[in-house]
Amino acid sequence: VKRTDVFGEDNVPSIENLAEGLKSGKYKRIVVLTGAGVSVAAGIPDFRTPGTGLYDNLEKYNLPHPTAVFDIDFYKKNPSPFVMLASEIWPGRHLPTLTHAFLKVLDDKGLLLRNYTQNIDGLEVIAGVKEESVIECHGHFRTARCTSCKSPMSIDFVSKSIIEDGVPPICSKCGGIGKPDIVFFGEDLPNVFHNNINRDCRQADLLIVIGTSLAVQPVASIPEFVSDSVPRVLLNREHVGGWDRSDYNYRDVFVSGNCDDSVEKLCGMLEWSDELKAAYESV
Ligand code: CNA
Repeated sequence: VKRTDVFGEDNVPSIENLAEGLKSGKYKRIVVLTGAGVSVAAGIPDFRTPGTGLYDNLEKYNLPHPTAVFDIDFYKKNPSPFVMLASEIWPGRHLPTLTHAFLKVLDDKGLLLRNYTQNIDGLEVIAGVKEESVIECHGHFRTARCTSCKSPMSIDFVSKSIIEDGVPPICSKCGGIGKPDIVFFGEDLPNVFHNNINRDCRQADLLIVIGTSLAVQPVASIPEFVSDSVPRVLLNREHVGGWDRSDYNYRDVFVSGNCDDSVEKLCGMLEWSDELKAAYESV
């Protein structure tokens, strides 16, 4: 691939050339990597935004460090902080954002090869993105299991224990502590991630990264997994992940600001505004 083939005739990585490529049908197998930022407008705080992020608001849990609340070894010894937090963040009270609607538009057009989401709020599928188009890299709250013997546990039992009784759910088989199937620090990602990531990255012809600090591995390395000829677009409030800003940059675009504003702008350029609005209002 000649570098000039990557991003338009003038070889300038820009949102205009991205829109041009989408319009002309150049990009048909898009991988979108999302993080907590895409759900902030839904009212769910992210982790790392100073002030409003969850990590700055955990004093009441008296943790040794903020990530301890999602650390598997810490949870087994001291489940109370997660039990308290889980009842606050349990899905069911929030609606998808315009950025989730954008994912649905891409999916409906057959352009979304996969959405790799780090989020555990389930808003992608609620927005209408097909289940097989989404890989929830850090799990979800729809199922649960024991942290010791790994036996499945009823999610109704686990949610009642956590939300109504405020106590950790105890496994009836071994007496271990249960938790919803969200991935804690110290746990492996679900098989569905490992089974698809290499093929999807090989096949991708465009990568769009939205609302993530790219701080958690292995997901943070997805931008390194796509081929050198694949344009990479970052829609985020801050510059993250060493997005290439050098003079030699031939494929990285950074669109700064709130992602909902950025997808609205992009959809405007693509004449997809009506479809975006319809997808957003369909929920
Ligand atoms: P993070 O580390 O908190 O980073 C969020 C990023 O998004 C930061 O770079 C912000 O600047 C940026 N951001 C925040 N709001 C916006 C916005 N409106 N538009 C554009 N950018 C914005 O979160 P990551 O997802 O990178 O970290 C991975 C963790 C966070 C995963 O394991 C998740 O499970 C976890 N998490 C998920 C949720 C959720 O499911 N909604 C909420 C909070 C944390």
